[in-house]
Amino acid sequence: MEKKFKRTTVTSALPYANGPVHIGHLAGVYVPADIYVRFLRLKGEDVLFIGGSDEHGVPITIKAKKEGVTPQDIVDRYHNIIKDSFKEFGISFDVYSRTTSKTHREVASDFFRKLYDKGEFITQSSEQYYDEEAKQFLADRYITGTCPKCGAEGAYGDQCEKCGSTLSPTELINPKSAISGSKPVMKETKHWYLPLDKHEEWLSKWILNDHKEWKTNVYGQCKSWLDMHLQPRAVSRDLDWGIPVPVEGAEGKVLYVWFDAPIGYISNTKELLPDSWEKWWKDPETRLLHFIGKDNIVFHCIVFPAMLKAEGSYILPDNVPANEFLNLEGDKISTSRNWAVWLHEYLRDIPGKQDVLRYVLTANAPETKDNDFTWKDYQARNNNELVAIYGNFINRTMVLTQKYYNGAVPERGELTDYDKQTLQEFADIRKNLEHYLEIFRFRDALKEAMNLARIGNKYLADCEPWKVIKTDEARVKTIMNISLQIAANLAIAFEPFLPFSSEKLRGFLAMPEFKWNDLGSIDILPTGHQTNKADLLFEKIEDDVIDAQIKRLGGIKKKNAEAAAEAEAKAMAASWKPEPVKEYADFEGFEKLDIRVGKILECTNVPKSDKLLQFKIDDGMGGRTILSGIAKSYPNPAELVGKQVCFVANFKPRKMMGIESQGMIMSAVNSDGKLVVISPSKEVANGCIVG
Ligand code: B3M
Ligand code: ZN
Repeated sequence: MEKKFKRTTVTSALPYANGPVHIGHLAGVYVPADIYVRFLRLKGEDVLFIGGSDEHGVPITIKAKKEGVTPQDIVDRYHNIIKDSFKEFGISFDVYSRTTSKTHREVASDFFRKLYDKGEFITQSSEQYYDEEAKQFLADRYITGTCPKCGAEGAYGDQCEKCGSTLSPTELINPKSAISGSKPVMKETKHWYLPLDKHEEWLSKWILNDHKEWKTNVYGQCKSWLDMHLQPRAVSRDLDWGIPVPVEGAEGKVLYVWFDAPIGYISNTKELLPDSWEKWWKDPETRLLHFIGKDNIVFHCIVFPAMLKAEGSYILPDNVPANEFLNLEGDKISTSRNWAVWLHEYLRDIPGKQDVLRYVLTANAPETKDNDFTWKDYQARNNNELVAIYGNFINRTMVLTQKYYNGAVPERGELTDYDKQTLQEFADIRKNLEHYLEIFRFRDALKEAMNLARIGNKYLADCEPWKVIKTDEARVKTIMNISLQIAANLAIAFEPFLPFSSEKLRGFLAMPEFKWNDLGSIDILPTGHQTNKADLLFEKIEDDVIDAQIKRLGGIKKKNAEAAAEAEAKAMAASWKPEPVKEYADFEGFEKLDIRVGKILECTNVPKSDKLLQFKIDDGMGGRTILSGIAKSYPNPAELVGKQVCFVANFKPRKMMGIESQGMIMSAVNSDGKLVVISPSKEVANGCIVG
C-alpha cells in the first residue's frame, strides 16, 4: 500500500572527520542522495537534505596523538576539507554541520538522558584493559600485541590487519598499551547498554514483514542480524573525546560514537531550523530516508531505529537505500594505503570536470554489488557518451539554430508522423526515468536520461536539416524547434545527475525557469525566444590526463609493495634467532675447501633470471666468472663492484642459464632473510687463501 507523505527528510551518512573524502564516498552515498533530493526538489516536493561530519570516535584520537595535535585540530581540518569537496561536487545539502557543535552536544545529551530517565538502558560491568601509567581505560584500538591467529606483531585489540581476523583485546598475546607502552591490567568498568534484545520482536516485524521493498542487500543483512538474535549494545565508552555521559557516576565516560552520530542528523536539522525542526522528525506524514554505505546498515536499520523508538516521539526510516562498495582499479579503496582518488586532488588535477565524475560514478554505482572504478572507463564514458551523444546533440542543435535563425527559436509547423513517434518515445522514457529514480535505481535512471539524448541525436541525424534547408525551409523550422525543445528537456532530465552541465545548458538556451513537470513538453521554449551562443557542453579527455592518473596509482602501488616488504623483513628480523650450531666437523673436511679472496670487477643481473647475479672476479690467477643467487638481496648489483669477497675456488664448474660458474661467492644470511657478501676487514692480495 502506497503511503502518501507530505515531506521527505533525507540524511546521508556523516563521514568521519579524520581524513578527506574519496570517490567511494561519493559513489556510495552522496551522489545518489543528491540525485534523489534534486529530483524531489524539481518535482516541487518538500525535502530537507541533511549532512555533516562525524567528529567523535577513537580513530580521530589516534590520529591526533600521532600528529601531536588535539582531536579538535584534526576534526577542524578535515571537516573543512570534506565540506568544501562536497560543495565543489554540487552535493546540495540544506545543512552540513558537525557533531562537535554546541547544538549537537545538547541534543545528544538530552536524548541519552531521556532514555536513561525512561529506564531504557541497562548497566553492565565488565573487566577491561586499563593503562596504569596513563591512568585510563584502553579502547580496543589502543591495545596492540601478537595476533593469536597468525602470529603477526602489532595486531590491534579489535582486528589484525595482517590476517584480517576480528579480535577481542583479551585474545592478544603480550598486550601492550599504545599510549604508554606498558602492560595493561584488567579493571572493572561500568557501562550503559541499549538492550536490543528487548526490541527484537518489533524490529523483526517492522523490517522483515513491513519493509520487504527495501533493497535486497539491505534486507538480507538485516535478516541475518535478526536471525542471529540481538544482544544488548554498549552506548558508552571510557574515553576523553566525545560527549560526556550526562548522568551521575559517569566521570571519564563519553557516549559511544555510534550513539551520538546518528543523532547528529537531528541536531543538524535543529541547527538549521530551530523552530520547525520537529516536523521533519516527528510528524508521521514525513518520510525519513537514510543514504549510507553497506558497513553502516545495522546501525541505521536496527540500532538507530531502536533508539528512536525507545525515545518515543520520533518517526522511523521509511527506507535505507544502502550501497555496496566501490573498488579502484581492481583493489579495495584504502585510506591507510592511500589507494583512492581523493576528491580534493581530483578537483586540482582535472579541474571543472565534476559532472564527468558524477556521471561515471552513477553509471557505475555499486548499487547491488561492489563495483570497480577505472580511469580507462572514466575516459571512455566521457568521450563516448557525454561528448559523443549528449554533447554532440546539443552542439549541433545550438550551432544550427545560430546559423539559420541567429539563435531565435523558430516557429513549429505541423508535426509529421516521425515527429510524433519521436515524441512518444520521449514520453515513455520519462516514465521509466521517474520509476527508476523512485526506487533508487540511479544507474538505470541515468541510462534512461542518456536515452533521451540518443533520441535527440537520432532525430537530427534522420531529419538531416542541413540537407532539407536547401528544399524546404518551413520543415527545417519544425525540426529545429523540436530539437531545441528536446535540448530543454535534457537540461531538466539531467539536472539531478549533472547539475553543472544542466546549468550550462540552460545558459545556452537562456532558460532560467525549469521544473520536472515540463519533462516531455515541446512548449518549453516559446517561438521567437532568443538563445545564446554556445560553447561545448563536454570536452574530450585526452590520453595524457588519464595516463598521469594511472601513473600516480602505479607509484602508490609500488610504494605500498615496498613498505609491505620492509615490514615483513622487520618482522622477520624481530623474531630471528641464530640457527643451532651444527655437529662437530673434522679439520680435514674443512681443509678440502679452497676459499680465497678476490675483487669484484663486474656484477650484473643474469638476463631472464630474477635470482642470479653474474660476477667477474679478479682472483689473482687470470680471473673467473661466478654466478650467485643473491640478486634479490642486491637490487643494485653495481654497488658491489670494487669490493673484495670470499669465494669457494675449488667447486666443480657448473652451468646455469647457459653460463659456466666457477665457484661460489660466500654470504651471510641476515636476520631479515637477506644475503650479505663476506669481505675481508681490510684489503688483501687477490687470490690469497682464507683459512
Ligand atoms: N561516520 C561511519 C562511516 O563513515 C560513520 C557514519 C555515521 S552515520 C551516522 O562509515
Ligand atoms: Zn593475524
